[in-house]
Amino acid sequence: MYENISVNLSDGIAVLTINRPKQLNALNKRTIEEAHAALREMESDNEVAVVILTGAENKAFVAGADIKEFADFTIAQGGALAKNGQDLLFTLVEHYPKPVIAAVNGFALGGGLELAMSAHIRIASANAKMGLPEVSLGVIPGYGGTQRLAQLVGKGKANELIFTAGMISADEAFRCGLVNAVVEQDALMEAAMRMASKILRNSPMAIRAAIRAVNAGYTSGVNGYEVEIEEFAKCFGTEEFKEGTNAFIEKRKANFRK
Ligand code: DAK
Repeated sequence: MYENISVNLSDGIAVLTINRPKQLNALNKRTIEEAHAALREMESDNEVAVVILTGAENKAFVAGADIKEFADFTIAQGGALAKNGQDLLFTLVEHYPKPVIAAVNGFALGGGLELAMSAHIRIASANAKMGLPEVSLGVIPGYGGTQRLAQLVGKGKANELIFTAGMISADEAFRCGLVNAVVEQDALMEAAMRMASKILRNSPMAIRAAIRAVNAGYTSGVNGYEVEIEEFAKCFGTEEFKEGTNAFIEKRKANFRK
């Protein structure tokens, strides 16, 4: 049983909720481990096609790494936690073979914004506030924030957000490309579900391939165009490609989930 997260599955969509609302869903070690375990389990679960990540209640998505937990870390512990955390959760989410949508329902700060940025798509509620306040605590973003923020919003804006440690509104996050959409808070889960349902109609095999190809372009030493060609070619040998093209020719909807 999980203590700090919950998972609810319906119609192929799993909602993974970080559930420590009294601590504004801050990520401690246990929460990272539980989220890792749940994601690993869902990876091989055919009932799960899309994952939505969100935070419990309506104040925070995740207000960062648990400051109380890392306050007295040594250099070695900090390094170990950064590596472990990146491997266990953030890199796992980024390369997850099923689409992950972050439904950002409030504060997404530090490690919380880093988690949202690891997801493939972000939808924010209008009251959400985002930022990387680490330098105000005397550290830098340690869960991939320096890399993923620059990828999403460009280097100049990323530097501004990191150096000032400031928070931006959901609207500003939308304007700078940090989130895909902004909706009213009470419409957030519905919007995330709607996007998940649209994705569900498409070929899971092709989506997995697209995730690998897009991520390849952001992986050092890997040529994204070459990976795209390889992934594209592999599609031709699959049942899902046959189903998709046959459905088009037969003027019917493809059914990829037989
Ligand atoms: N950690 C632990 N507890 C937190 C927390 C956090 N990040 N954020 C909030 N809380 C707790 C508060 O301490 C408070 O608990 P009690 O005092 O009631 O026990 C409770 O949640 C409610 O928060 P507030 O009373 O502060 O609520 P307000 O509405 O007044 O303020 C706030 C909301 C989000 C503006 C404020 O809570 C806030 O500034 N929170 C901290 C934001 C922040 O600085 N987040 C951390 C960013 S740094 C690492 C890798 C990565 C990282 C660290 C290490 N290694 C590899 C070692 C990442 C670091 C970060 O994420």
